[in-house]
Amino acid sequence: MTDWRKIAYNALVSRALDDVEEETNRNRNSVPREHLVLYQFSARGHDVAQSILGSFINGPHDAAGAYYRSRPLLLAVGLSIEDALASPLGRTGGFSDGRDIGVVCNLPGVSAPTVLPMSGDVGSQYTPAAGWAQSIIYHRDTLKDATHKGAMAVALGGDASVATSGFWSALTMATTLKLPMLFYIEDNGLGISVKGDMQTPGSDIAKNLASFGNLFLRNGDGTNPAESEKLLGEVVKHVRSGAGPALIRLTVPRLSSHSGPDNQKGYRTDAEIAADAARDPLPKLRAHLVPGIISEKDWKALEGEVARDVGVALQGARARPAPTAEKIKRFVYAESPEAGDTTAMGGLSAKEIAALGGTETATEEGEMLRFADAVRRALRTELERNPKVVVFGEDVGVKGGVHLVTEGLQKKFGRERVFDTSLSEEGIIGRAVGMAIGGLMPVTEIQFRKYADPATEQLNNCGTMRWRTANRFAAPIVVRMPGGFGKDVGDPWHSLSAEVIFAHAIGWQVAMPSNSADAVGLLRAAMRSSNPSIFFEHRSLLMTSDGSARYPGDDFIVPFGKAKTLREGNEITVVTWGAMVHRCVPAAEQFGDKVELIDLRTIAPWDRNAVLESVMKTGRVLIVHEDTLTAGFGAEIAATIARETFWSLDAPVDRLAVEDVPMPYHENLLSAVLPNVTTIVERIDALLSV
Ligand SMILES: Cc1ncc(C[n+]2csc(CCOP(=O)(O)OP(=O)(O)O)c2C)c(N)n1
Repeated sequence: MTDWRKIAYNALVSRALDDVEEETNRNRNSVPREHLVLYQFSARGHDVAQSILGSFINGPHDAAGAYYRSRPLLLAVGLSIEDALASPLGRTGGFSDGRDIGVVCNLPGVSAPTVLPMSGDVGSQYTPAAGWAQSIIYHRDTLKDATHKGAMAVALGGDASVATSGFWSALTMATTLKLPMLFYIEDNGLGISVKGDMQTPGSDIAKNLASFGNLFLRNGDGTNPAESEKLLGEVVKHVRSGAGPALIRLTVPRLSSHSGPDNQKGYRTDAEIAADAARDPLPKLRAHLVPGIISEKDWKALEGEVARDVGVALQGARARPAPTAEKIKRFVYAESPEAGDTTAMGGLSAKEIAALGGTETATEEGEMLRFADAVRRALRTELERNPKVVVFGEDVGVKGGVHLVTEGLQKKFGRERVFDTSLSEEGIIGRAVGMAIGGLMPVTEIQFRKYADPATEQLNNCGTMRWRTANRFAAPIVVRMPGGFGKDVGDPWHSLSAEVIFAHAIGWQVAMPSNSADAVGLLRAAMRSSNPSIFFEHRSLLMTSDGSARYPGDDFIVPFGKAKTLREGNEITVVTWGAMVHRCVPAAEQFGDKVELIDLRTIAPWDRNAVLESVMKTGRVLIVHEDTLTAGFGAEIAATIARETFWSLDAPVDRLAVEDVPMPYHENLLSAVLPNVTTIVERIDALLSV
């Protein structure tokens, strides 16, 4: 039974919040700045249909991927009015503790629907919602948790968002995998100023998708409460039945400007604005309900209730203290429970991680394994002992990956746990984010480093999630990523290194193992971490036996941020990582006990202490890496060394890296740009003679 009173209350609250904010902002010259909402996005016109949608999102495992105009939906699924007002004011508590703009919301659901952490990027809400939908199926069918039966994910988006790659990526996933996912398109005919016919031909995405396979479609008037309720009932029933995804397009008016600073000048005529005003769904809702469903008197009472509740909440919101700076660095990464970390929603629980155990001591006499075999073995043992691990990427399933690292794993663990994906890196990472928030441990494969580029938005948003939500959400995923030069071959696409991008991306851990044993330990550490991790698999190590080492055991862990000193020396420190280790070792050997060689193993975090202590002892340092020189990670290390060990230095801090050109194809060109034993020796020699 539809609770129309609740729907009306919700729509009236949303309207009242927009009124309060807009009124305050209009008087900006006489109102103190701390009462202004700097990012005001009105939901006016979208509010009634969203409130009806909200009445259908009620399961404990339902989730919504939403956007900046979704406040009515949030209110409907449990956001308090005070939080709704306090967050846009930047006050403490709420979605982000004053860290993020108030229209970028989130809502962790404890036995209640979840609103996944939103982002400022239009279209980025779709693929995480698809990931949540896939995690529902995993919980239900693979982990045999019957409470997930009938659960669904909904993604809300405007008409312009249907032009984004995120929309199409999620649509492909949902329809090919028949996910329990609803696409809710609220079509107001405008992006900011651009009309809908620029986003999809004829301005009607539902019509254009009529022949799309596995997609149940409905298209209607979002200002008509009865029609909206009927159509929403149909799509929700379809999705909850397990029959696959649905898309509903509801037309709604945009009754305000796009956002506070926009005055609509030049792109919207007065007649168009008036025509939209005449479609206001709120009077239509009243007409639909009064007097048949709600009496005149009751409607009045409802308005009184809303005015009272919003008034009280506004007082509460304005009375909340502004955030103070002392906590600003917290929650970039997970904190230990001892530091007062209340576990965010997403990833494995502290108890689950503790139960998995782990040791930093390698077993003795393990068999020699090549790099790819070691990674496969680590994946296999973790898949065996942790039912929440899922491994996926392009060609990862049947083929076992183009580098054959996952060969045989699908056969052993089944298609639910090790699977191929559609060709969309944004889809792979966004889906992993949704799955991690849903409690799983996704281990993704990006086929080659360069092909992580399309996923940049999802990677960045994943990294900042814990901080942005003030520790309410986190998505600890693992991204395996082969890259770097191959055996006697390179090129600008398959041989990119560019690891510095991920060290610069906030919130990520970055592993750059140089050998099989470290690979096993670091991958295992990543799969038990509460932070997202990039795991770099160097192509030359995958293609040769350069990185072969003894298998260190099924419980072996290498903590992030712990370098390994491969060779002790007194006159110069050489710092390197990844495949360059194998060129620095023979170079260092030529200098007896003069060279101290450090394999960093991880660049985020990196072992500052190990490097600084060594340089203070030797007084000279050479950093060798494969990534290009300008703003490569060596620059960060060099700056730190210069700052911290200035008075201990006997020579300039030096770097040897690929000069700033893309990786070339022909062997002659490749060997000309890569540091090699000869060039490393020359550079060490030169520094020793300073
Ligand atoms: C990836 C990205 N590009 C551009 C923007 C700037 N921007 C914010 S909202 C918007 C229009 C979106 O319109 P629509 O999806 O129809 O939603 P509506 O605002 O109409 O509800 C644009 C271009 C953004 N936030 N993200």
